[in-house]
Amino acid sequence: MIILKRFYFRPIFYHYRTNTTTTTTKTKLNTFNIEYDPIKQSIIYPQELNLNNKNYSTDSWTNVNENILSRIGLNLHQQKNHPLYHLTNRLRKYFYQFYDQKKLSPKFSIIDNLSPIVTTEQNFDSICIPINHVSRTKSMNYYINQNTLLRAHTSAHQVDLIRSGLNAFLCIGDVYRRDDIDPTHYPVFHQCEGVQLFTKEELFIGNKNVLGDKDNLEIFGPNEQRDATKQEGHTLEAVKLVEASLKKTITDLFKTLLPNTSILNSRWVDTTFPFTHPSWEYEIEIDGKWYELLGCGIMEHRVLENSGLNKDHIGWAFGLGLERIAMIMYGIPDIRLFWTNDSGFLSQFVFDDSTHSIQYKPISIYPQCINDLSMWMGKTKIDPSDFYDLVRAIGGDLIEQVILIDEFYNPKNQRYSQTYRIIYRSMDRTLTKNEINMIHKDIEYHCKQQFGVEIR
Ligand code: FA5
Ligand code: MG
Repeated sequence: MIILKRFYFRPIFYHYRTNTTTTTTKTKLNTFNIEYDPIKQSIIYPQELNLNNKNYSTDSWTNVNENILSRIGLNLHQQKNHPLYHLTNRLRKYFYQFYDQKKLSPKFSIIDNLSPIVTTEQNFDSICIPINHVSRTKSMNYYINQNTLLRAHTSAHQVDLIRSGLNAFLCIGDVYRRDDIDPTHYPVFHQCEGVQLFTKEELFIGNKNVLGDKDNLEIFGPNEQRDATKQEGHTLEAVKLVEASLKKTITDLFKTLLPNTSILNSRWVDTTFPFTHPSWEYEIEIDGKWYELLGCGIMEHRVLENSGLNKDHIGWAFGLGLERIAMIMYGIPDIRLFWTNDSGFLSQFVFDDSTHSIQYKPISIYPQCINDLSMWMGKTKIDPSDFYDLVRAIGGDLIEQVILIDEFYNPKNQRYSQTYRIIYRSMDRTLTKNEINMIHKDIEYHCKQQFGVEIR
């Protein structure tokens, strides 16, 4: 391979075609006919919003915006090779190891495609969030109308999923909150809800080795009072067994996801949720700072009653934030990066085995410049790695990525065609179009010289 040096600018006289584009965001403006009235300084909503092919009337509660609505359906956790996709696969893998010997199937069902548009009944009432609770306010949620909102947590689906007959499941999806904006908070993020219910038999027989052969153990007792350790009605032994199952499931999960957690400190912090009691947050310490990864607890029995169950089950539930965990797993410094289309970010996560562990390398803050190069060659194709070497020799560190995006054979003239996408980006400045075009022309020139190709 010839070592190429770029000492001087060579004028280029032949015809050329380049496609120069910069990255765009996924946000489509004004898809939903939401307008801004600069005089009244307020947002004007159409009478109806069409979301997921359904019309929703708007009212004085409507406070969604174009940017937020444009995230519906993007489902980052389902986009192949996205970091949240890998994390979802790892959650799937971990929970599929629990096997139901009686049903001969995995214990946990995994639901990851429920619409984020839910009713206030689902998001709040079904899980016992009081009518005047602060988490219902307009300033904390994105309402479509008074009765409909973008779910603020995946807990909104607990009752529907239990009603449908499931007794152990994960529910994964995008959630929406009018929250702080900082490197770890974003108005759209992803949660994974986990729920496991136990009957008396499952709870006590499964723990015979711990409890001995006591067959008088019960989940519910007649005179049980609510206190810091348990709900009214629950026996302490049932609650302690469910708590042990919950905490073991979660600590073992994080041992697999973050194998270094054994050297990090972790802790359970007492907290309160309207839908669990007792409740905890799980936190881990990194560089002296504590990070909350999830909230969890023993499900309020009233939630199980809302799901149509009688006094024959007790269960745990947790809700974890996918971004928080992926940021720690891969060393991603800012939550906004999950939404980027920047291939400098996305290409770092292209691998088939989701358990593959990588550390994210910061991409440049300067914009990418994308140019394609198409060429005709003879009966033998160029080996892409020869082309990559040539591009790197000419473009040096300004080349972020080179991808073969198209290749075909034309039997008529017995020639191969290849198209490469070259992504230029500097680590320390914004490149000008002119500068990129010069390098690009140089690459074309040397391609012709070295491979005898015809630039298309
Ligand atoms: C909840 O959402 C509860 N529904 C969790 C739960 C489920 C508790 C079942 C008990 C039983 P919380 O608001 O703390 O709780 O959010 C849970 C997790 O989501 C947090 O621990 C954090 O990891 C993540 N999270 C919360 N807000 C944001 C945000 N704005 N951006 C990114 N991640 C967030
Ligand atoms: Mg919390």
